[in-house]
Amino acid sequence: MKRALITGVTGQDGSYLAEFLLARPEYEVHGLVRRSSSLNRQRIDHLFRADASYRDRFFLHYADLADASCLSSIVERVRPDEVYNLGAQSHVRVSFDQPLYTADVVGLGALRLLEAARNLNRSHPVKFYQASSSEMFGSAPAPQGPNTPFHPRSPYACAKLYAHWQTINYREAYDLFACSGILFNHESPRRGESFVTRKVTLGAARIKEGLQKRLVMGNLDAKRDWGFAGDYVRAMWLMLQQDKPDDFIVATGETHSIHELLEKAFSLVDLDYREFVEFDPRYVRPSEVDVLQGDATRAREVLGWKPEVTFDGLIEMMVEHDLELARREKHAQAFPGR
Ligand code: NDP
Ligand code: GDR
Repeated sequence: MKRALITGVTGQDGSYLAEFLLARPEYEVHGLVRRSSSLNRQRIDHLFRADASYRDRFFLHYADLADASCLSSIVERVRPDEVYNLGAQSHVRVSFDQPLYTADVVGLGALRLLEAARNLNRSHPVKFYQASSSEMFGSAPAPQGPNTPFHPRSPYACAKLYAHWQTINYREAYDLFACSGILFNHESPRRGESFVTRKVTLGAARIKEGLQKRLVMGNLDAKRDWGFAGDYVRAMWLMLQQDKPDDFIVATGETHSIHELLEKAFSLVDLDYREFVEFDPRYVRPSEVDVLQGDATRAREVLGWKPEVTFDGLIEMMVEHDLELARREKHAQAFPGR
């Protein structure tokens, strides 16, 4: 059996990666979860019911990226062959409100886990994946590729850049098989509701069903390279299956503005977004990243990776999912108690 350890398993990517690895019978998957006063396992609950064998190969452990002692004791106990560091305070806007916490969890958290992996690597070979971000390119002109210099524009992006360089340094200094995946935005029906794609698809669906009257947004001119999360976790895994550790950009190569996102999502429910969208400066960031468009040529050539889901396909998938959710919510309101 191969043993994988995933931080952030309750998040969007963690849930798709756990699903992807469990579908391969040779994997045992260990996920780290944070203790919270209410349950936060909605994205992985289905995995315990999906297939009888999953229950014997999927294990959860309480931990926090801020706590080095629990990270190292879990790494020692589990002795993983592959570590995927996906845990993060991942909201860019929130990182301006919580810069120190973000730096601790995103930056030092990665370092704490790298240290635990380095110790394990002395007696058991371990491969390490770091979830780096296109936000590290920040204001660098598009398209962003392997030779584009980084220019981070948020506390989140600065913390990710620190973790990125630590990952490279552990590879060079300690010969750790460590890879940094620089992933551009990727979305899904499991995307958190405060990220822009999900906010828009859920908003369009709820407005259509009469559950909401307007959608309050920030900067609509920003452009992003949006792919499907299910495609992107495959790239993470592929990086750890290579003979040599390296860093890769993962992106679709296409970019779309928030206006285009709104146009697409609202047209799917036969509405004109201009009638419902309002501006609120609360959603504007102190420094914005204007245009992201990634060059994933190396991922295509070396990993044999390419995205399967298009921008249109992604938004259709998300709107369809959110329409179903909105209809259920409406039904529950009409027939309370059922
Ligand atoms: P999510 O926000 O959906 O998930 C983040 C995960 O990290 C959750 O499981 C969360 O737990 C966990 N987490 C948060 N704080 C801590 C902590 N202190 N200790 C341990 N775990 C913690 O993110 P995504 O799945 O979208 O992203 C996965 C990773 O990839 C992140 O590192 C993100 O920054 C990075 N990334 C994401 C991209 C994207 O477009 N999605 C693009 C590039 C990089 P809980 O459920 O308890 O909150
Ligand atoms: P991003 O994603 O910052 O790119 O980070 P997000 O969806 O939050 O924002 C994308 C763009 O949309 C603009 N925007 C709004 N954003 C939000 N959240 N809410 C709004 O109401 C709104 N209105 C306009 C933003 O200003 C921005 O330009 C995501 C995260 O998943 C990171 O963890 C990851 O590293 C990067 O993608 C790649």
